[in-house]
Amino acid sequence: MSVQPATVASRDLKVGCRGQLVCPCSLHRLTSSRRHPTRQTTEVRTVATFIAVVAAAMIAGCGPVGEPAAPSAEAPGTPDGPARRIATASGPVMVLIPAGEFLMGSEAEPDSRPVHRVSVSAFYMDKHEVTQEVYERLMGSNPARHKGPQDPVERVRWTDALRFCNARSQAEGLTPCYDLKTRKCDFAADGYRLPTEAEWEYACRAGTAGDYGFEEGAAGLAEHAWFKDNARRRHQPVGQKSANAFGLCDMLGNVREWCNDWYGRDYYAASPAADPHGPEQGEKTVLRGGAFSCTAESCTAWARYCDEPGLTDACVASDDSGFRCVRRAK
Ligand SMILES: [Ca+2]
Repeated sequence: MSVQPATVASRDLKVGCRGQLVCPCSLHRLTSSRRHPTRQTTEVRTVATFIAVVAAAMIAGCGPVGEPAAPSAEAPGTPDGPARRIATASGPVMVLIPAGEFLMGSEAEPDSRPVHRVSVSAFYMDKHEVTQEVYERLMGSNPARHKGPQDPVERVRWTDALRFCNARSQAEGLTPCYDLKTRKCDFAADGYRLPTEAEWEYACRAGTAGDYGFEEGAAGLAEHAWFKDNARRRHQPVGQKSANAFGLCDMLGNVREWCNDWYGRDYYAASPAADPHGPEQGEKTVLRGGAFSCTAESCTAWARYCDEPGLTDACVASDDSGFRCVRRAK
């Protein structure tokens, strides 16, 4: 089983235990080579509340994962709003993603059309991909193919990510978001969950227009991301590259990131305008952001991937799929 560009969902790439991982990004590149992603500089324009982005940029630098164990004094909350940055009891730092709206998608691929306006409520998001150290401390095992305590955990399926979210919630005395039998998410719970696809793209774009979530476009990818040109064929420790304007690291590249949503190829045509949660059901779930194995063309803010949510055979889980968590901001 393998991750695949969602635009070619009908074509499964099989990956064997002998490690001959087939880069799905090459398939994505083939499908898009005749129709290179269209820059949306003029058509994608974030609006409204992005003054908050400027404030977030003040805390944007990436750095060591082991940051203060108490809420950061450099980004305190106010009587009118939550802290812009918190260090959680389980270790990872989270940053506040302010409420706002943006134009989601791209006209470049069938499943990313149409570009549509979406509003997103405020939420906290992990500054980094979940590391192997954090995952092992909570779950008691490290499934990653390529070991490294500060590297992102990989070979985790969507269902593993849900279990981690609940374990992290319980470890911090929060209400778990997931019913692990039905896989339903309680968005009202105060615990950890995966980001919706809309939250992920909004956070990745961070108030910028274009394909990549930073104004330099593809030319800036090496500064912000580990991808095929610079990753030396494996993921790298988190937080080494420049953060985006919200202060998030490695959104593009390093490992793909599971989202909460079931994948719906035509979902954007019927998506609600406010806090969309994806289809009610599906066969596969969404991944975003591209990975260390991907070309620059495949590491865009809008490119959609999907994969089987459950673990059918541990040895074929992808070594370039990981995740990060979000939780309510109030
Ligand atoms: Ca990533």
